[in-house]
Amino acid sequence: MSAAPTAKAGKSTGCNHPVVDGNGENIVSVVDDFAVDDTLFLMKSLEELQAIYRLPLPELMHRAAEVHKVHRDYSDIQRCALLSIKTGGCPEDCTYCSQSAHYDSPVTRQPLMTVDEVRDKAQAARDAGATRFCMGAAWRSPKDGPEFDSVIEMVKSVRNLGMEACVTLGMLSDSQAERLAEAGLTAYNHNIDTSRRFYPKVITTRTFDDRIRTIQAVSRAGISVCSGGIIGMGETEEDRLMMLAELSALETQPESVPINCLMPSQGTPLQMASAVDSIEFVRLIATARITFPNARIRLSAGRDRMNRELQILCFLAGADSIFFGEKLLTAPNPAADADAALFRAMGLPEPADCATTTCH
Ligand code: SAM
Ligand code: DTB
Ligand code: SF4
Repeated sequence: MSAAPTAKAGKSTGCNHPVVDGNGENIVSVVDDFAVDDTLFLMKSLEELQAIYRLPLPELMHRAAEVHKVHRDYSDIQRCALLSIKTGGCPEDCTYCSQSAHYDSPVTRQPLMTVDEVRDKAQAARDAGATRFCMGAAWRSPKDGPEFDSVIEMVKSVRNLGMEACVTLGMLSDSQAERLAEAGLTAYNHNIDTSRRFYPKVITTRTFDDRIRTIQAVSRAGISVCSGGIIGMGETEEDRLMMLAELSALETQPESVPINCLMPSQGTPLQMASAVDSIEFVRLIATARITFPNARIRLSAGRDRMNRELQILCFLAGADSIFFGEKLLTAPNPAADADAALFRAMGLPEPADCATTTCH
């Protein structure tokens, strides 16, 4: 595979926009003024993404593996630990979420944890082999004051443990993003979740553009963006690819792209949603790898319903991160021994080995 793509000549480019085909040819470039006709841009990008996604599976997998090999270390699958630092009672109406106050889910509300509690959890996760600690809060947006001050201290204490720190707190102001940057935050997770057109069917209490504005504030503050979405909410193949097109159109490319399979939660409008087709899921991971050669493609929620073989297919398609630990924010995740067996089957260092070595 040839070198990393460059932007098309002829227009000034404000960003690296590496949508490539399997030969490393740049097939989409974002120009500074794409907003003038972003619909046209997205449609063009959608066509290109469809061309990749619909390749014969062996060809798609081969191309994704090539991109993966050139741009990243494909034996480096990052283990991230996840902690819900403030649980439930959220004013947003995200139809997939067990933590929304709009639905009657079995999740027990919990106030913001203390900095000491969070530090202890992060230390335990590090000792078990995690290199990144992600903290989630069921907020529409954080309020300035003692709670936000605590989150700042949590970020500092995770960084002091030598781990990457990621938080997901809802919508941020510029000044909040700047404070998180000063605290040493590695990345901010803010998922766009789905396509712009499907978004109002999933959430009505905020808009897609609200989401983009926070991502822009995070980027302006110099924090890396972690943004992806959820598959299995009733969206079409086109919606899934339009989500990738939207992410690829961001001025600053995401450092990581979580791909979550919906975890249907009791009491939510999506509690009866059907499972995602495995091969469609693998195709999306491979397309994301080709679209974002330098990003971590995070195999996120839903692994507890995937067998070992499907997870390994996802890694072969270019995924290079998992959440490990038996709980996500509120939903289950594979047990530590299952993940140890998964890594053993792949011939990669197991989480327990990582506690004593410098692996990722
Ligand atoms: N409240 C903040 C927000 O929405 O940005 C942060 C926490 S929220 C739980 C973080 C992300 O988790 C969401 O953006 C969504 O993509 C993902 N998520 C939430 N519930 C999920 C579910 N049931 N299945 C899969 N992913 C889910
Ligand atoms: C992301 O994209 N997935 C994680 C993390 N970012 C915060 C959250 C998954 C949540 C799954 C449902 C739950 O645990 O409630
Ligand atoms: Fe609230 Fe986030 Fe859940 Fe939406 S996804 S209801 S914003 S916690």
